[in-house]
Amino acid sequence: MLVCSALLKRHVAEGCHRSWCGVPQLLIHSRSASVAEPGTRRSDEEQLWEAAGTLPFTRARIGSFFQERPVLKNPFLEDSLLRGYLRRHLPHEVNRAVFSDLCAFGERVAEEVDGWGRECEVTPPRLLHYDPWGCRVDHIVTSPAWKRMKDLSAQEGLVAIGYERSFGQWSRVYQMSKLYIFSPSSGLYTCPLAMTDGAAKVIQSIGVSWPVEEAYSHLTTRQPERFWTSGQWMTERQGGSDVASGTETVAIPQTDGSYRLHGFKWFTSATDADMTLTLARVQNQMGTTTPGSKGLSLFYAEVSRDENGRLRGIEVQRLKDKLGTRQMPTAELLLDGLPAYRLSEEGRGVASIANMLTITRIHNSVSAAAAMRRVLQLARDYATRRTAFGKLLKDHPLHMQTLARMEVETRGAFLLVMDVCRLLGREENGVATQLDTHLLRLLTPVVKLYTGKQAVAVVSEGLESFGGQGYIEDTGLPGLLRDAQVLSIWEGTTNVLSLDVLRCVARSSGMVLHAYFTHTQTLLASASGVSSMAPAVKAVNKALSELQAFVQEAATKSPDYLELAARDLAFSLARIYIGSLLIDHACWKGASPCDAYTALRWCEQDLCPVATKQGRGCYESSTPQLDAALVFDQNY
Ligand code: UCC
Repeated sequence: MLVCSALLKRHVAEGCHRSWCGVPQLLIHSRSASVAEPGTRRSDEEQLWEAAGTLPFTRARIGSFFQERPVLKNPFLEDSLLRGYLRRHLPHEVNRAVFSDLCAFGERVAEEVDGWGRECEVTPPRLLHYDPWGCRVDHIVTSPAWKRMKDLSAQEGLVAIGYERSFGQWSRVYQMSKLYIFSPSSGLYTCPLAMTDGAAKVIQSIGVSWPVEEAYSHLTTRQPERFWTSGQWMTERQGGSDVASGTETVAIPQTDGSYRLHGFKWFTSATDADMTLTLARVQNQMGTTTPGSKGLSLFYAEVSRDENGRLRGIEVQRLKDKLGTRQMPTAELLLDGLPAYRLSEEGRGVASIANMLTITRIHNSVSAAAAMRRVLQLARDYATRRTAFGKLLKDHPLHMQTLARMEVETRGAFLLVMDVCRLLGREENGVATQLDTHLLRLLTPVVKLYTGKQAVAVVSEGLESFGGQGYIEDTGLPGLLRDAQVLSIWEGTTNVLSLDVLRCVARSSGMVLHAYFTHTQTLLASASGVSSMAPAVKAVNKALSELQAFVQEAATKSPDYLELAARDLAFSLARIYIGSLLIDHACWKGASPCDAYTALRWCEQDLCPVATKQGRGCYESSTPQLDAALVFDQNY
């Protein structure tokens, strides 16, 4: 009480000297006299100010209302769909072990790792070209938190789980579930892990033997002191999509069977890696190389330093100044005689690195679904704390409608991602049917391109749910959006992946589509007799018929027609397949009413935009000219 009266006296005295004492009383009292609302705090001090009729805002005193921040809770326990999915699909004993590990890991992510992720964001990597004595060192200096992420990744088996295969065909689902929990808190460490996983996969597919036997054991270990990460240096100055014509790097054969690489890698992510896989053209004795895809071979190189501390055969030109993913070093590298070993047959570089692309694209999709889930978890928590217009956000139906729509997108993305992980696990454990293999090939570009786009939209909407705070850097929220933007660019842009869908349809003579139609029908069969699902099943069946009709008609058209439809086709494949997965999940005996509601909501949208747009003549031969005229409109 003594303290209170002293405070009161001080404020009364200070208030008398304030120049803005003349602020109309009405304005002041409109806030201070209001009844305390849920989510606001009124201190003793405030009540004393009120009693004395003084102003609450004085110099260093900024009033008593502070916004409550959203709190990250255990992301595993907060995710009922993830837990439900695992409970449904994993054998009981496997689920028990996985549940226990993910629960503990989720706790660690919320309590400890998320803080490290923030530290990575605010302490981005720097490039030190020279030491104090003028020697070129090209050191990429990373934060202690970034290094802790590496140790954690090894200890938690974030790559190893996929190769230990302790849970057989479910090992990938387990590994990716763990990465899904980790990703938004990882400070982008999931990027080097994606490439590390991809490199291990490539090595495994070509055979774990010299010269990569040792590397494989480093990539897949759980021992932090032995753990290596790998780069994937594919993108050169001419761009990263058209790898076949963009790759200038040459490989000069050495007498001992190794090579020296000379080239310029324009975009190398997580450049502090211990090794890399990269593409180059072998130079023949006449000093020439083979152009195009047929001239590309796959190489393995270690990143090491000589006795003077200089990088062997590499100069780091500069670090990239990126929109997001600033936590992670991305560099331009001059390869000036980098010692390397050829892993593929000459000319089989693209085909050999394709396994890496499959893995990194799946990782990309996991990160996309995880970003959506994270922003929703935070938005949901915030809705229980933040009051506006006299009630908590959670009590505003329009706000809840917006979050529910985000939830539908996120659940759809999650099921698609997990289904692809399931297929990958089956393939790697030798239990995949031909249908599984075809589905995996088709759905890998589909899941990557679709979730990349969803993530940007959902995370952007999520930021809006925090009002102005979602736009403030030190809340940590804007970083979620900046980091999401890369997901549709890296590892193949939306259009490049849409063309990859066409390519795999053509290369398989349509077998991948046959597998797709067969499997969606199997998924829908689980809903037969479930009357509540009837509208959703009807919508998916209608979309499947439209898709089939489109495919039949498109087969009679020119390649240009198909190319113009490629993006809409890929989106249709994603939406219909997700609809089938949601229906199937909603008909599981352990499903909740929310699962049914999600399926119904999902299936309200246009599930087959490629048929809709075809009906409107969007792919006719006159369209490209009209599109170009619109884009370059100079009429006024
Ligand atoms: O810039 C980059 C940043 C790296 C950062 C990584 C971090 C990610 C983590 C994120 C977590 C947050 S990476 C570079 C981005 N660029 C790309 O992803 C490449 C995009 N372009 C493509 O995907 C193109 O479609 C190409 C390069 C694959 C096309 O090349 P080609 O030479 O025209 O390909 P072809 O002729 O169609 O195929 C050559 C062979 C064929 O095998 P064979 O000869 O046996 O029939 C194809 O079947 O490769 C096979 N192939 C595939 N196999 C091609 N693509 C695939 C595929 N996707 N899956 C399986």
